[in-house]
Amino acid sequence: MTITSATITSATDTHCPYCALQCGMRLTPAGRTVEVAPREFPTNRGGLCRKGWTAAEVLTVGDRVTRPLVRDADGDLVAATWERALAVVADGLRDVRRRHGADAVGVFGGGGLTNEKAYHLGKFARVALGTSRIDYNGRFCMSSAAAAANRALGVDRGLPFPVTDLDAASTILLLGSNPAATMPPLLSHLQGARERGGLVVVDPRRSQTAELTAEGGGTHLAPAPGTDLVLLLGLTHVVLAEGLADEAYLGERTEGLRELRLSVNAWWPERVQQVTGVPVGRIRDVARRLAAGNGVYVITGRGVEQHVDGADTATAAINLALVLGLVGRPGSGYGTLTGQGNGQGGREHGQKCDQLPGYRSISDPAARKHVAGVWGVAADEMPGPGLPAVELLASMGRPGGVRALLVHGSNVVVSAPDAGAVRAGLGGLDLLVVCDFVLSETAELADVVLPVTQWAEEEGTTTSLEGRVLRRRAAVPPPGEARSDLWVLAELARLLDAPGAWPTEPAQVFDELARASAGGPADYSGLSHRLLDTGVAAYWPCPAHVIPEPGSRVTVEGDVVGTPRLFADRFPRPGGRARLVPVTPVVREPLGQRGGQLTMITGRLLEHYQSGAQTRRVPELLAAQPRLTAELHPATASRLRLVEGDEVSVRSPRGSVRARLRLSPGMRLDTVFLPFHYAGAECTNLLTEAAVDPVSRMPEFKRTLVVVGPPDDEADQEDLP
Ligand SMILES: Nc1nc2c(c(=O)[nH]1)N[C@H]1C(S)=C(S)[C@@H](COP(=O)(O)OP(=O)(O)OC[C@H]3O[C@@H](n4cnc5c(=O)[nH]c(N)nc54)[C@H](O)[C@@H]3O)O[C@H]1N2
Ligand SMILES: Nc1nc2c(c(=O)[nH]1)N[C@H]1C(S)=C(S)[C@@H](COP(=O)(O)OP(=O)(O)OC[C@H]3O[C@@H](n4cnc5c(=O)[nH]c(N)nc54)[C@H](O)[C@@H]3O)O[C@H]1N2
Ligand code: SF4
Ligand SMILES: [Mo]
Repeated sequence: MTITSATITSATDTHCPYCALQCGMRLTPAGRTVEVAPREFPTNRGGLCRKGWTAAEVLTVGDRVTRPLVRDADGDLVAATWERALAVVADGLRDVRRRHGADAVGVFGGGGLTNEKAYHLGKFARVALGTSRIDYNGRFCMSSAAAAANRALGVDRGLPFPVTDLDAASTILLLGSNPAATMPPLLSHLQGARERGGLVVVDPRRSQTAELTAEGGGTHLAPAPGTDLVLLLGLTHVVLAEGLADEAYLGERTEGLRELRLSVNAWWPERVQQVTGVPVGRIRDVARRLAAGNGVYVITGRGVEQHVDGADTATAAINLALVLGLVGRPGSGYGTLTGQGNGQGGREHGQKCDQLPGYRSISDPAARKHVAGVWGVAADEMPGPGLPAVELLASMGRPGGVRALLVHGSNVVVSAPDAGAVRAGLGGLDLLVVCDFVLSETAELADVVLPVTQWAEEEGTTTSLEGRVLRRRAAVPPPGEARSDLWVLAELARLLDAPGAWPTEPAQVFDELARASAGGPADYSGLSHRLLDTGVAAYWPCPAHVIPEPGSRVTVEGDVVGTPRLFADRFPRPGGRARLVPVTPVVREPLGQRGGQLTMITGRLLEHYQSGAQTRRVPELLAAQPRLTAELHPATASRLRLVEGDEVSVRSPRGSVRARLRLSPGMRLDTVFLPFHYAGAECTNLLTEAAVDPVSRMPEFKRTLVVVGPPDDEADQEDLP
């Protein structure tokens, strides 16, 4: 159905375009745009953060891309018809494929895409392009936690329980997560634990969330960046050594206890203090509190996951939760806070380089056969696993690497590690095609920019951080010639003579996705837009057989289908038990303060979202946080002869950025904090390294050796690490 002003007359219930909390919103038409109001929904309870309130502004930003753009002979991006732009893309793709083979074409997706788009993008890569080279920005986000959950618990669903379960908790161990800035309405679910003195925040800096632990609300542990694995081994050591483990649970529901014991044996608290800086007494107190509490949760965020040992650190968090007997028990558990709006669904339907829809492995012959059947192709013609995001980007222009790239839903030149190298790689491509609704910094480099619809202009579904599948609804017609990503993919598939059907109606794409996911870990086969429109709360897995009469029977608001809570009786692993996977810290070069060097940690500000492509275009948000800031402890600053508000440069062997100095007594003396929301000379990822976790291929975003000093032009370069 084409959305026109005439079709939209009244308020539309939908969800926020940004983060995985997917706060409930009601949109009312207001001329060419909509007015946003919060609505009662379990994750946000009528609240919205500042980004949510201002989300509609992005619909009408002045530099919205509303016509296809093609780079001309002079190197300028100029408006073109869809017919011409798509022909340029199809010809370019065919040419690269003919000269260098199908794997020379890469596809880069995003966790902000709806389930329907993510599904079609994965199918498009494998069927229309015949390439294995597809991955997405979720590799930068959820891959470590996903790898850990898959190997330990047998499935990766961010929170294996509804968010509202947290309300009754007495103790929540929150590792490397700052929801006060990244998911403000989530705080209402942490309030109970806070009132019970049980909010334990692990963050090298005194984040806004760590602040909530003051005055009896809980505990803040500030380990040295990147030492969380050791801290978790220490906590597990205390639980086991002091006889606080849930032996009955371990015996019935887990395997690998002997190996786990051995692996934590040597991590007594004194040694852990030496590595992490967290005092022995604190380690013991937290371990005892976790073991004593009724209603205990262990939750991880990007702070502990975005490291070269992120998968092992997330594994250590799961091990701690298992030793305490928390996982699958009512009123307690382990989870990770998924980040992007569809960060969960985006990792289930085939954008990952090793994966097929329904969270299936692309290397599993049965999965290939099933999905090939749905796609109408032969299983042996489907490519196998491709390259994970960092390697995919690093392959640009290299022999055997990608020479053409299609980008849907990511601003890699700002958000990927070692952004300078990424920019160079993009510049050397034969063809760069970016689908976006704004001219992001990555789109600015493209040969062809295709204007797409956004959020309030289209129908679809997302899957929130609690594994609940939600309906996103159109409330306003798209501007100019913007078309859905689904339409773009269908047109390109047609031009490339792809086999199979390429529907463009989201409801129809969803039905196909549901069939493709049937029998997989993330089984959506019982779901449809029609069923979701009844207001039912649907949590995957939701196989067809759990719905008595698909789409018709469940009509009562608040009804639940599928699986709100996983692991109640068993873990989806051979034998039904969770696996305690022993992990050990790699001896890493200690990051110190030699020659003025500091450890840079990166993260988020409340006002900006990700690469800032959207929020830097919202005047209110930009005014609140107009430029890159570097947060330092006042004592560190004075040692460096710097004062609040100073213009500084932050340098690493890969590059340097300009920032304004902000003093914060909540910083460790050896650490500097930079958000990554800015571009150009303020792009923090010019500093980060493209080193990856060997298991998850997650890049090291949260630990980089840097030097902070006066702006480059005034500084000598001697102390560069
Ligand atoms: N405002 C805003 N909200 C967002 C987003 C956004 O860009 N802006 N993005 C969304 C997305 S995609 C995501 S993934 C989530 C991320 O949500 P969070 O995980 O909460 O976000 P971050 O700020 O990246 O990291 C959290 C904390 O980790 C700390 N940290 C850094 N290094 C370490 C370390 O070595 N150990 C420990 N323990 N902590 C460390 C940082 O100081 C920071 O306070 O937010 C979502 N919500
Ligand atoms: N240093 C450092 N770097 C980081 C992180 C960090 O903590 N520190 N965090 C990492 C994490 S967790 C993440 S998730 C990434 C995110 O970083 P990015 O992948 O860059 O995410 P966004 O900035 O959200 O970019 C999304 C782009 O897609 C567009 N877009 C949105 N919706 C759609 C759609 O439906 N279709 C199409 N075609 N386009 C759309 C938006 O306009 C925007 O330009 O950054 C990572 N980078
Ligand atoms: S918390 Fe996330 S989903 Fe809720 S309004 Fe803010 S950005 Fe949107
Ligand atoms: Mo993320």
